[in-house]
Amino acid sequence: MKKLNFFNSVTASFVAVLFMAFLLFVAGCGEKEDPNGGGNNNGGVGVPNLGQNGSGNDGDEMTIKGIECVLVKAGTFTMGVDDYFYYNVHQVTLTNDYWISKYEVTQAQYQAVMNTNPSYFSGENNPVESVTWFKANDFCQAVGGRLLTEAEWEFAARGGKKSQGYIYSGSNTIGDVAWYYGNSGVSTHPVGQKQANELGIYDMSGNVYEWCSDWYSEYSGGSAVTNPTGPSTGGYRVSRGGSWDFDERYCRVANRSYDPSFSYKNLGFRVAFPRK
Ligand SMILES: [Ca+2]
Repeated sequence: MKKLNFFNSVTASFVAVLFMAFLLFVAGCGEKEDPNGGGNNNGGVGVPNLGQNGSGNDGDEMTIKGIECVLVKAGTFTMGVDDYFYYNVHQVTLTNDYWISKYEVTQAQYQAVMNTNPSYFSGENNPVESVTWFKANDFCQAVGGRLLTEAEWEFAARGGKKSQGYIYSGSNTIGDVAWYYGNSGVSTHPVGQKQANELGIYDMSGNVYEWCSDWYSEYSGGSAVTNPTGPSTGGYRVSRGGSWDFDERYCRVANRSYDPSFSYKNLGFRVAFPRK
């Protein structure tokens, strides 16, 4: 008995020491684990590293899934315009930063992801066109992004918080920034050949129209809104920015267009990514 008790006592002590050692080990592991934890399970996708990309423009640029993007910082702006098109002017606040592709999605990018190129015009650096809203949406989802909301599109086109208040995206002179009916030679052009806008984004005015995620409806009466995403259903999707076959009025940052679910040789898109 005694021996047994003694043995038990020694065993108990030994077990206690082992247990303490185990607890210390676990605690030690815990201390090491956390610093950058946060579950950044991006599966190899180039998820933004918040200003550590070193690719210029004050760290506001980042290549995500091989797509060069520009950071648009959250802000408030006046959306719409009061003129012959009568788009109700209203205040819009976007509360989240977002990444937007610096260029319209190109034919090479579309081909690489979707294994097809439906474009009417040829040129791997020309914007992809002849894509339905659904195909554009599919591409965005395939690279872990999404289409821009109409409000996000207009805020970025206006230069975000760096806006100089231009009529077109980056200038009051259409030819500086856009391929449109007056200079396009009735064709798309390789992306990025005109001047960029205040944020360093190209071709938001002209070249190809760009699908947005929203269903189309008229703006409701002038009241301020936050993070608008458009109506919950509709018959047409918003497209923005004018194109190679439209005149300058349609290339203005405030101009609205809409299309049914179809494809056409003046209609492409760009992609957005949330800021992580
Ligand atoms: Ca465009």
